Amino acid sequence: MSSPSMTLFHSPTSPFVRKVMVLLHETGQLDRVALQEVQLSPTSPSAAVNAQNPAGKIPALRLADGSVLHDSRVILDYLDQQHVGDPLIPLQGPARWRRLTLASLADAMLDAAILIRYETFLRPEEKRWDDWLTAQQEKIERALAQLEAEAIAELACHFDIAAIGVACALGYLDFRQPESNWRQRYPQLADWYAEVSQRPSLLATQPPV
Ligand code: 99T
Repeated sequence: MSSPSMTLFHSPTSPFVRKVMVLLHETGQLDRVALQEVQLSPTSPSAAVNAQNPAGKIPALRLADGSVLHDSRVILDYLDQQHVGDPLIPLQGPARWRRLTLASLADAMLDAAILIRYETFLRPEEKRWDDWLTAQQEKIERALAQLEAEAIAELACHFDIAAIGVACALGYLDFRQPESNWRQRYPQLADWYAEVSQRPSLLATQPPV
């Protein structure tokens, strides 16, 4: 086995990093990437990450030539062009735009969930803004409702960029909002997630308990 040529700035709690790891598993590229563990938040940035990505966010992927890719969408697109199997991001046509839009909706759920996480975990209690928290939670709820009503068959037909995104978003809700009970409100999504959760790529990348 050759030594890894790329370095991924990684944390096991980051759902955006998890998307990258799932794609590496699904496309047989795990051995191409070394993981560099980092701990960071907006108020405790990582100097190592800041040196690679001025936005101070992970994932960031350093390539063999020293150049750095960020964010997760760019990294997924890059890695999907580095393997010989069927692409996980359709190359063209309506499928490309639909699957990328579903993936983007999953990212929007993550953005809202992470803002809630930072607002509740980092911000001093007396400075929290309940209306703002509620508005972020409503974004997640609308996204879940649309996936339940319109996207189950699409998610079930192919484990690709869209399914990876939604699975990682649901996994993050379970991790950071264990009280959310989303499965009761969205039973078809729950059934789909129960099935895909058994994939080796998702089992191997679960957030820590
Ligand atoms: O915002 C910061 O300064 C540090 N936060 C991050 O690096 C988070 C880690 S998830 N990453 C992103 O927000 C990346 C978003 C970007 N659009 C992408 O890559 O797609 C940490 C979650 C947790 O620990 O609960």
